[in-house]
Amino acid sequence: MSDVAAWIRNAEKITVLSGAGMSAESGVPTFRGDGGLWRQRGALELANAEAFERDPKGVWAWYRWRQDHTRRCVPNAGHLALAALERARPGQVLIATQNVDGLHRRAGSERVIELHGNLFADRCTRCGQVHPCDDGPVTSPVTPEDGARDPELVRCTRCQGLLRPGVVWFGEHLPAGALETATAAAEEADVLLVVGTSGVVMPAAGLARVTREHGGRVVVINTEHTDLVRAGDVELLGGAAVVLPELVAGAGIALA
Ligand code: BV8
Ligand code: ZN
Repeated sequence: MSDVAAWIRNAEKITVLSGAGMSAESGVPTFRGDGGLWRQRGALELANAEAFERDPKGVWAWYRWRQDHTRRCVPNAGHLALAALERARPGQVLIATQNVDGLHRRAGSERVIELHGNLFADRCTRCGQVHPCDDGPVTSPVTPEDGARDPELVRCTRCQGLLRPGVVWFGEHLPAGALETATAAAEEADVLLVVGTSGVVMPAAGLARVTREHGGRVVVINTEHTDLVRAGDVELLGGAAVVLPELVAGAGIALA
């Protein structure tokens, strides 16, 4: 751990690739672990463009539940540690997140690339206009199984097109420029912190290989071993909300 803290202290450029495990200690469910979102009834059937075409209300019921649930979650000590790191090292830290929960920004991080979109950026299917819904009322939670609350289908105020969740579904391209910016940050990284991801989803998971190929160091932070780890990487087993504050403090950066 102390070696990695020294690398962070001496690094010119630090890039972070975060996944759902980054937000697990904030109470946001992960995708593939026990109790993961993709294990919920029909989740994989719901999170794609064809399902939305076929059953927009069914897809919206799941996403409105996720919005309501995620709105209640707050950034954890890991998010806050990364924000402290960025404040201490302006222009030297960039976070490429697969998460759609917005918690890095709510923690104060500014250089954040949301590779898979944002849960609160409802988007018009016709003109692409984004209709942020992150200041919506915190309504009573709806369980994924509870089809009772039939969410009204919201339409675009500009063109009356149907709004869809602002996330990237499988088979969809990442937001314009997102992958290019994240790849450039992985290329120039002296250290890439890969935090809380199973490394299953591409092209995001490919960023670790980019850093290695450009001579950067890869540090994998996870509560369990993952296939992401390659020879020469450092693997730190532990929760993001514990390991990241230790690393940032170990690099001599005040957390508060
Ligand atoms: C695309 C948003 C171009 C929706 C999500 C190349 C090779 C192979 C396949 C492909 C490829 N290129 C494209 C593909 C297909 C596909 C893909 O990757 N499929 C996989 C499943 C094989 N990729 C795409 O379609 C992407 N688009 O490439 O466009 C294109 C276009 C057309 C045709 C071809 C190419 C789009 C992918 C985006 C999908 N959208 N989510 C929503 O949220 O509803 S993916 C979803 O998975 C989330 O974004 C999530 O972030 C992401 C990755 O999951 P993880 O974050 O890793 O979460 P997971 O639960 O899996 O793991 C959590 C980890 O945390 C675990 O390891 C656990 O141990 C750990 N953990 C738990 N607690 C803690 C912890 N760690 C630390 N601390 C803790 N406390
Ligand atoms: Zn529109």
